[in-house]
Amino acid sequence: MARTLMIIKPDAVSRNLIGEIVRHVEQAGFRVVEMKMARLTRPQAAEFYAVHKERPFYNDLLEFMTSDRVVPMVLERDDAVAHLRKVIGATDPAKAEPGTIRKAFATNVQNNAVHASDSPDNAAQEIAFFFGAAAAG
Ligand code: 3AN
Repeated sequence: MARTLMIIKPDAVSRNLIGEIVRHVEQAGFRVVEMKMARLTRPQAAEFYAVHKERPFYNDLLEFMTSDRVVPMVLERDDAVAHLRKVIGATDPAKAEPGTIRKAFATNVQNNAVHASDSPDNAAQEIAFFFGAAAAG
């Protein structure tokens, strides 16, 4: 069993899609082992997305991620990180495969409904960010 972090982003929270998205990951074989609602402060969002700080979209991304509440959760299954990346689909929903969360629920490349960790090391770091190091399993 492995763990990864998913965040339901402000666009999906504000459109009442929390339940649909949780159902989608549960049906994909994930168990929700931690979940909460959070409102990110700007410094928290900046820390979480520090890897993108030189990118042209960074400021807009921080505005977006602090615009409403988010729902971070720890998801567990075998090969969790790679599997969840497949289940969410490409960053740009126009390029996402049919049946993926982003194809179904994302609006555009920024307002793309969910975040998912992109490597086991980042998953451990991101889980610790929201739920403490012990939750990384
Ligand atoms: P992913 O979320 O698929 O791992 P990243 O890590 O490249 O994608 O980007 C992090 C977040 O930054 C995305 N989820 C999206 O909200 C935003 N983002 C990425 N690329 C762009 C872009 N070209 N324009 C605007 N926002 C972007």
